[in-house]
Amino acid sequence: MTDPHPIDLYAAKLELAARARALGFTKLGVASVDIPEDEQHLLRWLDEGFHGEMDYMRRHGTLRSRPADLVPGTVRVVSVRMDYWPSSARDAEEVLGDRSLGYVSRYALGRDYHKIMRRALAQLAEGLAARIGPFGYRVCVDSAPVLEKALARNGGLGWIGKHTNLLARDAGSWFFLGEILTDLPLPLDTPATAHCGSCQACIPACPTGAIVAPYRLDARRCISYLTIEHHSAIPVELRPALGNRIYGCDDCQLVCPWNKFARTATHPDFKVRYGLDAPRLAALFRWTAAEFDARMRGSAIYRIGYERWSRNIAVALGNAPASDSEALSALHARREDASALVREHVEWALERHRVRETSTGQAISGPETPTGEPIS
Ligand code: B12
Ligand code: SF4
Ligand code: SF4
Repeated sequence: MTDPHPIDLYAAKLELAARARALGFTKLGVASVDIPEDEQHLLRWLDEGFHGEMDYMRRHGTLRSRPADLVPGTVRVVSVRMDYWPSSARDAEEVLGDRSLGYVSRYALGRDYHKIMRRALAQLAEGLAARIGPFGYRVCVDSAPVLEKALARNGGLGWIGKHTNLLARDAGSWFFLGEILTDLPLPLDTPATAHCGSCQACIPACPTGAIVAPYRLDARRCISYLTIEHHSAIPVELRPALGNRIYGCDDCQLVCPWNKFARTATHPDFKVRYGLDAPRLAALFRWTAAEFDARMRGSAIYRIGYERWSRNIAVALGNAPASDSEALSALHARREDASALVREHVEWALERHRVRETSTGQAISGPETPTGEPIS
C-alpha cells in the first residue's frame, strides 16, 4: 500500500537548511550513521589511555560511534555548526603575551554554548515536525555520546585537521557542532575533503606537546583537558607550560592558516562578559566562591566550579612575571585556603617565584612566545 501523505524528503531537507540559517547556524549537513574507521581510531585512542580521567569516554565505548545504538531507529545525523569567535574581544596573542592577565579560551567568553545551541536545535526540529508531522529525533550538543566531528565531516561541514578539530575552508575552526539524530531518511550530503596538505603548524604550536602525531591528541597533556576536565592536581611538570591559560586553550587553532577565513559570532549571547577576554589574574584570584557563582552562572566556566577555577589561576599566577607584586600578594592572601588542592597550587606558585628571586635575577623561562612553544 502506498503512503497517502508521502513526505518530500528533499523539500524537508531544504526547509531544515533554511530554518537552520534563520536560527543562527552557518551550515547544515546530513550523514548516515556509519563511521567504522572513526570507531577504530576511537578504540585505539581509548586503549592508549589518551582520555585520562574522562572515564565516561571509556564507559560509552562504541555507543559514541553508533548513533543507532544510542537512539534506536536513527538512520541519519543532521549536523550544524555555529560560529563563536567574539568580534569585540581583546586580541588573543596580546593577552597570551601579557602574563599578568589570564587567558580564557575564546569559546567561553560569553554564555554557555550548550544551552544556546540545544534551544536552537530543538526549535529547528519542532519547526519541521510542525510542517511535516511527527518524526523521531533527539538533539545533542556535546551532551550525548556521539562522535560529532566524524559525523559532521561526513555531512560535509568540514574535515578533521591535524589538531583534531573540525575545520572548513569557508569558516576556519572557531565553531561549535550540534546534531539532530533522526529516523527520517533525509538525502545525504557528500563528506568534506581534507585540506591540511603539507601544513603541520598546529603540532609544534602546542605548548605541552599534546598533539603526539597528526590527528592524534593525548588529552592528558592538553591544556583544555587539564584546566577543564581534569579534577585533581595539575601535573607539576606541565604547570610552567600552561602560561596564563586559565580555562581551555586555543593555540593550535590560532596558528591555523584556515582561520583567516573564520567568521565572527552573530549570536548576542557569545558577547564577552565580565571582562573575561583580558582579566587581571590577581583580581580574579580575589573573587570569593559567592562571586564566582554569581558571575559565572550561565557560562561554560561555571561547570568547573570555584575550586578548579582557583587551581588554574594559582598556576597562572605562579607563571606571572617575577616583578608582578600584585600576583604575589594575591597568592599570599590564599595560602590558608579551605581547599587542599588550591593550597598546594598556591605553594607551588610561591615557590616558583622564590626560586626566581634567589636565582641570578633571571626569570624562569616558561613558554614566553605569544602562542607558546613546546616544553620538550
Ligand atoms: C572529549 C572532548 C575533548 C577532549 C579531547 C579532544 C579530542 N581531540 O578528542 C579535550 C578536553 C582535550 C577537548 C578539548 C577541546 N575541545 Co572538545 N570535545 C570532546 C568531545 C566531548 C568528544 C571528542 C571525542 O569523541 N574524542 C575522541 C577522539 C578519538 O577523537 P579525536 O581525537 O578527534 O580523533 C578523531 C580523528 O582525529 C581521527 N583519528 C584519530 N586517530 C587517528 C589516526 C590517524 C592516522 C588518522 C588518519 C585519523 C585519526 O579519528 C577520530 C574519530 O573521528 C567533543 C564533543 C563530541 N561529543 O564529539 C568535544 C568537541 C570536539 N570539543 C570542542 C572544542 C571547541 C574543544 C576545544 C577547542 C576547547 C578549547 N578551546 O579549549 C579543545 C580543542 C583541543 C583539540 N586540539 O582537540 C568542539 C570542537 C568543534 C570543532 N570545530 O571541531 C566539540 C565538537 C564540542 C562541540 N559540540 O562543539 N575536547
Ligand atoms: S594547543 Fe592547546 S588546545 Fe591545542 S592540543 Fe595543545 S594544549 Fe590542547
Ligand atoms: S594548522 Fe595546518 S595542519 Fe593544523 S589543522 Fe590547520 S591546516 Fe591542518
